[in-house]
Amino acid sequence: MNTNNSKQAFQEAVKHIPGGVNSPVRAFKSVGGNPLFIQSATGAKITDIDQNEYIDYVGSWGPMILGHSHPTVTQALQNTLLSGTSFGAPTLLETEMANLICEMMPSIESVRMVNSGTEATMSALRLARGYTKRDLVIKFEGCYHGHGDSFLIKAGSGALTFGTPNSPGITKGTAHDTLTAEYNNLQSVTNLFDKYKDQIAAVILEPVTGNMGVIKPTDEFINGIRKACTDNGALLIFDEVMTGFRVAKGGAQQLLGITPDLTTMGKIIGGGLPVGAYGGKKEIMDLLAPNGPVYQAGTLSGNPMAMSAGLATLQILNESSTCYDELEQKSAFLVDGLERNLKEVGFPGVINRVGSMFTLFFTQQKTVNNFIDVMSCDTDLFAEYFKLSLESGIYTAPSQFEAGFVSLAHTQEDLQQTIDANKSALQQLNS
Ligand code: KE4
Repeated sequence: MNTNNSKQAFQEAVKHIPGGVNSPVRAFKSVGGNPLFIQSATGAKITDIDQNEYIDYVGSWGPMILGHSHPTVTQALQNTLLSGTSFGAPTLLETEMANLICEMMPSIESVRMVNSGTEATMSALRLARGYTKRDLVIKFEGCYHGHGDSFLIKAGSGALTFGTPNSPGITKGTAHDTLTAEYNNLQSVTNLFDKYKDQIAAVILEPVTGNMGVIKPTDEFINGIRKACTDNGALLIFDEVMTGFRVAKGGAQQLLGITPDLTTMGKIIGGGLPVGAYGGKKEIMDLLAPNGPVYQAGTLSGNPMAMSAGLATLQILNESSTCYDELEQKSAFLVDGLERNLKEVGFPGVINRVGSMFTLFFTQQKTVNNFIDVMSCDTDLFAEYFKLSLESGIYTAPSQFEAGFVSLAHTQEDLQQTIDANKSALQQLNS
């Protein structure tokens, strides 16, 4: 496969962009080689600047649930573009977006738009601290909530991929206020509540993880956290930046039947443009400026272009009576095929799937249910698999600690081609 133009482009990019990328996970650092520079994408396919086409399971890290360049989203952007791109004043699109989010996620009575998932989680934590008048927050090892200082403690995603789960540059005071617990270990949470009585403002978690690979919470764990927060006067924050409108129309909170106090969102609600949001009970959200004293702001928050792309995407998901069944059928077909391959090739591995999010863990273990299980993975073997997949025209996340995403645009032919490429790669790795 010729990737010479990408190689040259990368050599140019590194001159003035740190690591040649504007987000570390794009760098292929943990899998070796140079990142591919993408020229275009449509449906389930992306094309690099060497004209190589791939079936895409990154989907811009989650937003492209409809597939790339969906005509309705593109048309919405074109229409809005002709009226101007940004005003710094309220628009009807923002009210429409807020109403739709509150309809699709009933735990949310009021919602504030921001420009990224990081902004959403940072703001939600500040609001939780302002509301409870407490300082401490509990997060889980391996979970990633964006690059806000409070969250770069034992973080997942790129921080885990590059072995810097505790980033330099975080002050001792900030680190002191972030407590970490173990995902799917309720005792590790209740111990902290007992030790730091009446000091914990919030517990934040990925209700289904994607940033240490896909892990579903046990019923005991997720229900126990909800009860512990209620019993201790702490807020439960569901970080649904990845799972929101992905694993179900109403997100992981609908799938799991848990009502959080605050929810953070991103990715899908931007339809490919920069959008984040956080919302919850009106009683809490009304503490935000200009109503209340907790300050948060943003020049481009609720930007008309971003709202148009996000609204077009959410409206399709909300109005369709079949799209989540279609996503489930496509994702089950794919993962059943991958699991069949593991058995037929006699290759050790675990696949976790929740809805249209999945991860193939290269581990000798039989199950992957927590961070310790994830750390048993062979990342060198993953890197070899990643390269073989790429050569077969399958574009997956360049890290073991991420999720793959199936979109509504993936056809049965795409999925079967992916299953066949996976089998070939496993056979080559086994030889
Ligand atoms: P952004 O600031 O990247 O929009 O969102 C941060 C974030 C917050 N919460 C969750 C659960 C997330 O998954 C993310 C971002 N996810 C990563 C992929 N694992 C984004 C990819 C990247 O960092 O480039």
